[in-house]
Amino acid sequence: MTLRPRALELEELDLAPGLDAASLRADFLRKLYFELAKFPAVATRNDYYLSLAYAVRDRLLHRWVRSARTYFEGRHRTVAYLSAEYLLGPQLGLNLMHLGLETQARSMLDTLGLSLDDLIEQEEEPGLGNGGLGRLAACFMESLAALHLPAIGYGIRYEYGIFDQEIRDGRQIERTDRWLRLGNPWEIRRYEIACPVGFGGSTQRVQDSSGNWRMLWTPERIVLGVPYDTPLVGPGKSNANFLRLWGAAAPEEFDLEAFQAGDYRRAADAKLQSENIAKILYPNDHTPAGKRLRLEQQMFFVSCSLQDLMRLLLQRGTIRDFADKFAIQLNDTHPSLAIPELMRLLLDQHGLGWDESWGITTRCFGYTNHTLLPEALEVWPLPMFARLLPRHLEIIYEINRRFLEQVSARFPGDSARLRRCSLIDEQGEKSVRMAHLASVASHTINGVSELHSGLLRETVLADFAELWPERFTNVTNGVSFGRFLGLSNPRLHALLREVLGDRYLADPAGLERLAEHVGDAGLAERWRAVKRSNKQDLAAWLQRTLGIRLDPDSLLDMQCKRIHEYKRQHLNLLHVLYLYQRIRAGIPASSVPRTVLFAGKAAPDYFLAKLIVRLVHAVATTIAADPRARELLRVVFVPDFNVKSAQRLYPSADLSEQISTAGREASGTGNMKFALNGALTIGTLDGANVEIREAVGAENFFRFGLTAQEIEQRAASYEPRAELARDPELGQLLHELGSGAFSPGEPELFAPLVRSLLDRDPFFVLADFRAYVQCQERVERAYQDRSWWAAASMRNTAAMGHFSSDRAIREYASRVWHVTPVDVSLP
Ligand code: F58
Repeated sequence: MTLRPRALELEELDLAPGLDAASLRADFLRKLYFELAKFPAVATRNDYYLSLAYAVRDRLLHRWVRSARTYFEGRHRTVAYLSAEYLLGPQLGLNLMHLGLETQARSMLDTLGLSLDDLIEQEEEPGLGNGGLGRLAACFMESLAALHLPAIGYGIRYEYGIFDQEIRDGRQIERTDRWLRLGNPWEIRRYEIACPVGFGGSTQRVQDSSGNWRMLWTPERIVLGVPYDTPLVGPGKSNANFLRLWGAAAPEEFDLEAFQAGDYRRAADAKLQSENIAKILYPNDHTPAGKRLRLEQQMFFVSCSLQDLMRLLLQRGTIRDFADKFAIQLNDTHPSLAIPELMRLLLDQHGLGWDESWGITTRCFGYTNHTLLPEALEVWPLPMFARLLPRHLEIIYEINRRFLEQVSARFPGDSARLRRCSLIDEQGEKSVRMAHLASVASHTINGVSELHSGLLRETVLADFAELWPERFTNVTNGVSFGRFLGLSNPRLHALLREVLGDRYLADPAGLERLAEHVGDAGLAERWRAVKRSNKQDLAAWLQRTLGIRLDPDSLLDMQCKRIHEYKRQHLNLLHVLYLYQRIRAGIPASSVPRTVLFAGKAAPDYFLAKLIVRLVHAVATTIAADPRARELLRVVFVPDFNVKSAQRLYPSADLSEQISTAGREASGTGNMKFALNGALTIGTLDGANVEIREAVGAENFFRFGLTAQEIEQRAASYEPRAELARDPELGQLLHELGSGAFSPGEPELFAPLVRSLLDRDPFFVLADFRAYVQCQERVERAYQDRSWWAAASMRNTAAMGHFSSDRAIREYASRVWHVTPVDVSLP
């Protein structure tokens, strides 16, 4: 219940904290005393970080309250972004930048003998995502705020995020990510909100008081969702949106009866079981594992989120306004249980009829697909689904029955098509196909690059595209320029501000004006100097924190992303082995010293990916031990790739490796971040590479390899061993690798990798090898022409405007969500 004391007009509460150094300093000290109960003699670096974060948070909250009030009073459509992952990255630096407080913070800390950089470094990032998909959700939330679009990002507050990666003896070791252990100053728990979510049990047809038949679901178990909110602002006087992440709690703290009977274990069991739901992020980016818990997580967060939307709506409107008030975006199929859950709430709790409920549902949902890989398309075993979500399964059956009727009417007698389209896969172990569910209920279905959206229409969702061509569209991904240029590359940012004006980030399309300056030799010199200084900084950091040596004068060649066969880190490594072989043979392949840097996590149970990590280390060690080679060639692995380390890496790359098998990488976003920071790309025609190449010009992009179409054509008859007959040098490299040349004492170590390449090579590594080597030769020749390289680098940055997440969000806003900016007046 809300209280409205007349004497307490909101205006009086609208206290805007000052943005000058003196007010910030006063607040900073106050937080140290009154929030943390510390004084300087005993305060730690974390205390100072927390004090600053709390002081900054107050300044965000002010905007948030203003925005919330404006949204509450208006009749705007709000975006509800549903995503099982948000890879937010550290907040302090970005918030300071957006609030325009960085200089003030730096100077006031200076006067206290503290360093802002140290406090920024202290922040532990929330790693609540696996990779590209989670980071995209975070970029989108940043852009939604920047563009003044009302939005709530809903997800799960995992107690443990993506594992921390350590390397021991060249092997990946996973460590629990205890990101909350030192406190999280950005979140606010809302104690008064708790959403019950049911699991298991049974359903029954009952008659209500007005004589209508309804389904009554009696769950066997209830878990409570409790919200934790994180405010998010954009640059300048932007609105504030927020991320609402659900933590799990038990409805009763413990079983009191059991406790009184002395059974303490049983007393606490139910509580533990409930809390498990939000315990840990699903750490696997390709195979289905921990299935049941994962299904529970998905139901848990979408149910909480929909209940929350209804609660917000009913404060001012009626349930029938739901679709006018909210546009719900499904970030892949992970939140697609929201479809039957919304239907259930409308039918069973609000008493609407099927047609009206379905009308509301289909006006709300948009679905973004992020993968075509068959093993990553979500399906749930039917028996498990039935046990856990009996009412939802009934609803899915009814959706399916009506849908298949439509299909039959359009394509009479086509039973093969019915089998293909059905939401239930009837072959083998029956299962629920989540991509089909999402497609049937969504008004708009999009892929994340032109190529990917085209393939989606032609392959995985071809039947749906034939039925409803108007639903299909493309929204190419984009990245946050604020974070991945403004914040992480201050030198380049300063140079661009000088050339393009202070506000160039507000309109990324304006970056293209940089192209007019490409002939300016003075600017080119400064451009190179920025890259060189960034490389020096990276070298110093690697030396200091990991004891790794990096030569800032070498060509810095980076592949930073999850380790996966389709991303082909092993193709990159084969090229390294090729270069090494040439050096040993005394062939001066090139006079360009090169550092090949890898970073990325392998899924804990993905054997070949983990073997690739070992191979990177084995090759690095072998080359580093060889005095003939180590000045010309080095391999470096930077452990624990995350947003924080990514921000350090992108600005200093010369060359960006985007070498996935064509047709497999839906879009990629690292490709955009590297190019934005002036790296040139070596890449296949895959995902957004295709559009990046068009934007920067083919002459400024090193393209190689088979196209998606060629791969498709060759798939049935591809024989990897036949590649060796054509390329004996490649055969020699594989032979060496397979026979232990890089694993002394363990000659068989890399044999499984070699066998997989020779027997099946599902990702066409061998087929693309020679083209890749030749393309790398072009890279080396080009790198020797310093002024050409600088010009191409500038052209890359200049052409990146299109790949800003602001552009992507504008497209979603106008073509998918039909939402418009709302101006919040900020003093
Ligand atoms: C990625 N998907 C795509 N999935 O691979 C990448 O091409 C694209 O740029 C990006 O999405 C954004 O659209 C991705 O990161 C996951 O991490 C899933 C997490 C949940 C388990 C299955 C993989």
